[in-house]
Parts: sequence; structure tokens; C-alpha cells
Amino acid sequence: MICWTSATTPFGRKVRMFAIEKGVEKSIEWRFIDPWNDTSLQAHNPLQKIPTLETKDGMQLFDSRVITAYLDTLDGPSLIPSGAARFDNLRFEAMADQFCDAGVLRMREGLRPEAQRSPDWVERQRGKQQRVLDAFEAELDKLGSEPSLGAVAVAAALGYADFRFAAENWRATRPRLAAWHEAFAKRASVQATVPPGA
Ligand SMILES: N[C@@H](CCC(=O)N[C@@H](CS)C(=O)NCC(=O)O)C(=O)O
Repeated sequence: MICWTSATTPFGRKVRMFAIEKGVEKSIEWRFIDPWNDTSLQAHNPLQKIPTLETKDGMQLFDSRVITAYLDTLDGPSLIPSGAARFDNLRFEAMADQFCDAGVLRMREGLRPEAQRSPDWVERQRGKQQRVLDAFEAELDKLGSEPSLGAVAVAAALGYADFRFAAENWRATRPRLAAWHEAFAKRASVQATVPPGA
């Protein structure tokens, strides 16, 4: 299998952590690219976004949620529980991914010429991020300490918060989440995927 990703994308980091926890990372060739400029990715994903996974059967899978769902079907322990816990996990993944979506939008807005930037738009995205972090703190009991889909997704989002928005100090008002992250971040899957310079 081939996965197009980068060293800094939080969505790709979630997929890499998931693959490590699942025990399938070595069956994937990880190709780091710049999705903003590398149009060759369009041959695999019309959206030209990372992560994109090509399976052994030649399926081109995206986005990251489809990739984690696929990887979970491979040999190895399932990281997505069944029953009600399944939807807790999918919900955590949705919140974590959209935390990162909001972050990417903020980052990209900051790269536009100053006269074209919208402070309202940035604030709207920042508000989404703050509410997601509050929801993580409030719902932590459902997350647990095992390396589930939800846990990996939340760890990727918090890693992204530390990487891009460290000055906002998410830990200051979320002590339970901070303790959870400190423990989870000791896992090899988290350590092996830290973005360069983070
Ligand atoms: N919902 C997507 C988001 C992927 C995404 O936004 N990736 C960014 C990099 S962090 C990207 O490839 N952006 C290129 C673009 O939007 O053209 C997922 O979960 O995979």
C-alpha cells in the first residue's frame, strides 16, 4: 500500500498513529509530499489532499476517516469498538478532524495578503476549536486510555494544537484533558509521528 501524506499534516498523523497501533504501518509505503503544490496527487485523489491511501487492490482511499475505517478491516486488533462505543469513537474522530480543519483554515487565512484576511472568519474557526477542546474535556470518560480510533484522533488534534497554536495554551483550562494527553503521548505511535520542530 502507498499513503501520500506529510510530516506535519494532523490528518496524516492520525492515519500513521492508527496504522502503528493496528500493527500495519510496515505494509504501507509512506510518501511525504506537499499537497498544496504537488499536482501529481490528482491522479490518486481529485481533491489533491493528503492523506490518500492506495490499497494493494488499487483502491484510492480518502479522506482520513475512510482510511482509518479501511485499515481497521485489516488483520490485527480492531481499534473501533462495536455498539454505542462505536459512535462515541466516530464522534471523537469527527470533532478531532474538524478541530484540525478549522486550524488549517486559520493557517491558510494567515497566509493571504493582509488586506484580504478576515478576522471574523479566523475568530469563527478559533471558536469551533475552543468548543471542541471543551467537549473533549467534558467527555473524556468516554475516551478511555486504550489506543482506540477516538483516542488516536484526539491525540492527533492535540498534537496539532501544540504544533500550530501553542500560544493558546489549551491545557490551562482543561486539566483532565492535559493529564490524558500526557499519558497517551508516551505511546510509541505518538512519539514516532511528532512533526519536525514541534
Ligand atoms: N478531511 C480531510 C482533510 C485533509 C486535508 O485538509 N489535508 C490538507 C493537509 S493538512 C491538504 O491536503 N490540503 C491541500 C488542499 O486543501 O488543497 C481528511 O480528513 O483527510
